[in-house]
Amino acid sequence: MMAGTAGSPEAGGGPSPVDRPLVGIIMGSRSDMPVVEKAASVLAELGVPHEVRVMSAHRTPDLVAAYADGAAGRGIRVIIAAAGGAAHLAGAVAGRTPLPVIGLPIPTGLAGGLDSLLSTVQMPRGVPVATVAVGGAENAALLAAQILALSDPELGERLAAHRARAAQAILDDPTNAEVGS
Ligand code: RP5
Repeated sequence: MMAGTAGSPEAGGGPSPVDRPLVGIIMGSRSDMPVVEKAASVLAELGVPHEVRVMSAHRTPDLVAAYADGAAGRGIRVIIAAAGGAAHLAGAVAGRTPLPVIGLPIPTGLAGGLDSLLSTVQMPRGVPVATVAVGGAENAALLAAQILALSDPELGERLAAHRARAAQAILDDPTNAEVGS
């Protein structure tokens, strides 16, 4: 599934149920795309239908509110929210939806993105945002997939295979050729 192209149109329009996006990836600016597209890539690799949208908590607050309010009703199960700087996008969305929200802090020029990290992760009590590392797009996608896998055993198997491949790549690294021999 390509990012932002979830589903093929049915006769009546819109994605078919099988292709309906389950993960919504939103980002504060198109300038975040080089980081965010890695999350979309991992979800595509795992066969997780997803959509990608650009919207800003401060530039387009009404659009963010509309997206957050409608996401669950459209079948979205997890939201990944990426933003940099005063990164309040994830928190703004989390406050308007019962869906789990994964915050993805975008690297910036301030200590590598410490501003993004703190403004995403430091949610006051009552409205959680599960925040991954600065620039941790792959982990954001994997965490979203793990949440979905709780009710999708086949996805769970694909996740296990993904993890096994990552481990095997390290075991196969030439620097490890003589370890244990
Ligand atoms: C945030 O401001 C975005 O998430 C982005 O990381 C940052 C800079 O945005 P641009 O000025 O590049 O549009 O809202």
